[in-house]
Amino acid sequence: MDEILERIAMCIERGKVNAASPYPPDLKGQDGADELTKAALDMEIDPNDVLAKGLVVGMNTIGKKFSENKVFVPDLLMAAKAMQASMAHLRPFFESGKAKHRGTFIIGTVQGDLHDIGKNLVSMVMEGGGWQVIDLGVDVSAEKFLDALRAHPNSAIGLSALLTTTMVNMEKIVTAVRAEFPETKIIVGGAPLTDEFARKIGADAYAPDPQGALDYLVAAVA
Ligand code: B1M
Repeated sequence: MDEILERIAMCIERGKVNAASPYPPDLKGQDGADELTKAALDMEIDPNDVLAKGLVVGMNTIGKKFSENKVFVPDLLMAAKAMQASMAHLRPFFESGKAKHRGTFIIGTVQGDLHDIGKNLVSMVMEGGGWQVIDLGVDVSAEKFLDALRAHPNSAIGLSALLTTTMVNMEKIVTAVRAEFPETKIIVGGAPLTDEFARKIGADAYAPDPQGALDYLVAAVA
């Protein structure tokens, strides 16, 4: 069992989607995350183990390498593509309740801001890390975050901003969330942000990259 889960983790990390994928060249013709995840589930390996010992391990490894500047955005995107291929097989088990998410994470790029590339990477790493992700998209108002929290009250939230003119909108969202859901963990990120800014607006954490967001939440809910 461990061998197939290790191979799934390796395929996620290397961005090997399926047998037909020519990328990465040294794995050409070999099964990828798609076939191996299906095979693991056909072998009746617990879907929670496929997630925790396959997908999470692979995404954590690539996420850490990205934080250390050892790999770059395209590598993370390929890993996310492989992860999505695995998730397609795992999703029915989550929907039926046979597999459990670590928690729910609501994410959006804040009001006035349309940049979503970084936010999408955070969504993918969080999903690969075992979280149910509710992605509200871009230009998200405080009211939209509140509506999502009302529907999923025990969620953590993540706010992304790329503009100095929109990072100020984060404070409005944090204030509105704190007023109605004081216990909610709030993570903020995006190129112009700093730790100091996050503390000033009352967020729980500033994450410089997707892995930072995942590591913070895993530690916060442990
Ligand atoms: Co815009 N833009 N842009 N832009 N754009 C920047 C951000 C800018 C720095 C370019 C520049 O002037 N040098 C500048 C901002 C200046 C400032 O505010 N200080 C800028 C500007 C001014 C603008 C417009 C105002 C331009 C105009 O129209 N005059 C306009 C604004 C539109 C709006 O949002 N209302 C605009 C528009 C656009 C495009 C639509 C053309 C496009 C966005 C496409 C899209 O996202 N779908 C775009 C792009 C692509 C950029 C640059 C070139 C790249 C941004 C990016 O995707 N980086 C950018 C310049 C640059 O960075 N070189 C620029 C890659 C991405 C992986 O990194 O988003 O930082 P990033 O995410 C990182 C981390 O920050 C972190 O994780 C990610 C991976 O490490 N992270 C989080 C992000 N969110 C997180 C949340 C977390 C945790 C970590 O927890 C919740």
